[in-house]
Amino acid sequence: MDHSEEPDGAPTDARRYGFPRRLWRGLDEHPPPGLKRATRWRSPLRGLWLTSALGSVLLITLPVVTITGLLSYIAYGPQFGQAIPGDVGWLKLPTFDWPTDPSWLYRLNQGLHVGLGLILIPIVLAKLWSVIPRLFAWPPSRSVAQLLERISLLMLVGGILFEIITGVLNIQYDYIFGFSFYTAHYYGAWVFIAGFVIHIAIKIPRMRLGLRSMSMRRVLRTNTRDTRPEPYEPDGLVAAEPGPATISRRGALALVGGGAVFMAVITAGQTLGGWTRQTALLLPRGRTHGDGPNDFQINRTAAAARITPDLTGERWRLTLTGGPSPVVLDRAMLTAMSQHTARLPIACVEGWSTTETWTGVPLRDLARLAGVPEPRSAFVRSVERFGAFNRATLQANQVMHPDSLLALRVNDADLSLDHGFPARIIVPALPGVHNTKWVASIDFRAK
Ligand SMILES: Nc1nc2c(c(=O)[nH]1)N[C@H]1C(S)=C(S)[C@@H](COP(=O)(O)O)O[C@H]1N2
Ligand SMILES: [Mo]
Repeated sequence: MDHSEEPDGAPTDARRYGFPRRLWRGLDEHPPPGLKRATRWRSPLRGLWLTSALGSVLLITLPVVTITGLLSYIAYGPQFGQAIPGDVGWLKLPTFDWPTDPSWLYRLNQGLHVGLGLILIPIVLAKLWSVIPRLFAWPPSRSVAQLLERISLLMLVGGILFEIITGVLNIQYDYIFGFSFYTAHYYGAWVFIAGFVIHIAIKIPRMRLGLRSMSMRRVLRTNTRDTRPEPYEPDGLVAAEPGPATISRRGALALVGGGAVFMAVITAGQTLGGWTRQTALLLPRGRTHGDGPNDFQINRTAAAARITPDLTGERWRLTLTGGPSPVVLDRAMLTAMSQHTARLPIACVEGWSTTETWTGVPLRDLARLAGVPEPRSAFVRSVERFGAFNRATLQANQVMHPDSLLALRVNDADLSLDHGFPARIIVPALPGVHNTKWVASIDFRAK
C-alpha cells in the first residue's frame, strides 16, 4: 500500500475515510492469507492502456451477446409461457411477436449469441488478467462509494464467468442436464448486466484516458525489448515493481486476437455449413446425422424420444382442432393436399443451424381446413410422450406465413423417422426447438 500522500497517516482525504478509520486500519493490519502472493503480479504490460484497449473491444461486443441472448428469450414466446425461465417477475421483458422475416433471423441471432460469446472468451480472460491485482486490492474499500464499486465489480466478473461456464456447458450438454441451465443463465445475465452498466458508467472516462495515453501505432511498432511499463500511479493497474517484459504489448494483442480467431474457426462452421462444418470442433452442431437427403443434424433421435412404430405407422393420424368439429387426416390425405416447398433453416438455441429444402402443407391451409382461417395462435403437440420438446405454441404470423409448413418431405425425400416422420413443423425464423417433430395434433385458437 502506498501511503506517501498521507503524512504520518493523518486523514487528509475525506473521500478515503468514508468508513471509520478504525475499520480500514484493522483491515490494513489483517490482510487475508495469500494476499501477499497476489500482490506479486509484476508484468510490465499491465496498465491503463492495455486494460482500456481490451475493455473497448468488450464494450462494443458484449452488448451484442447480451442483447441477442435477451432476444432469444423473447423468440421463445414468453407470452405463451414457453420461454425459460417462465415467470421472471419484475425482470419481465416487453414481449413482441417474433418476426418470420427474414427466415434466417433466429439463425443469425443465435449464431451471434453463441459464436460471439465463444470468440470473446480469450478477450474476457485477457481483460481479467490485466486487472487481476486490483481484484485483490486491500483493504477492499475505504468508502461507501468504493464498496459499491467493488460489489459491481464482483457482479461483473462473477456474472460473466458464470455466463461463460453455464453457456458452454449448455451448448455442450444441452438436453442431458435439462432446463436448469437456462434459468441460471437468464438470472446470471441480469447480474452481469447490472455490473456491466455500473462498471461502464464509472470507468468510461478512464478508458478514454487510457486509449489516448499511447497510440496504437506506437504499440504495434514496439518489440519486447523496448516494452516499458506505463507510469506508476497508486491505486492504478501498473505494478509497483514491474519485472522485465517477456512479451510486447503487440505480442500480447496478437496472442489474444489469435485466440479469438481460433475460437471463431472452430465455431463458425456449425452455422455457416458446407465444408466449414468440418472445422467446427466445438460440439454444438448436433451429434447425430441421417443418411441421403436426410443427412443433417438430428437433435434428438426417434429412439431417444421413444418414438415407437405404432405411434408413427399406418395408424398415425393428424388431428386439427379449434374449429366447429375436429378434423382428422392420415398421411395420404395430407400428401394429396396442395404442397408448398421452402428453403428454411433449423436454428437451434445452441448456435448450430442447417438450411434444408422442405415440402409439405402450409399451416394456414390446415387452419382454414380446421375452420379457423385467422387463428390467434396454434398449439402443436407431438406423439412424443416424454420430455419438454413435445409441444409448442406458434404466433399468428408464424401460422400464416406462406412458407410455414407441416413438412412431409425434406430435400425431395420423405422425412426420416429421426427428422420427424410422418410430419413436422417448420416455420421461418422460429427457434429450432419449436419446430415440433412427429406432430400429432394442432389446436388453432381463434381471435
Ligand atoms: N417432438 C420433438 N420435436 C423436436 C425436438 C424433440 O426433442 N422432440 N427437438 C427440437 C429441437 S431442440 C430442434 S433444434 C429441432 C431439431 O430438428 P432436427 O432434429 O430434425 O434437426 O427439432 C425440434 N423438434
Ligand atoms: Mo434445439
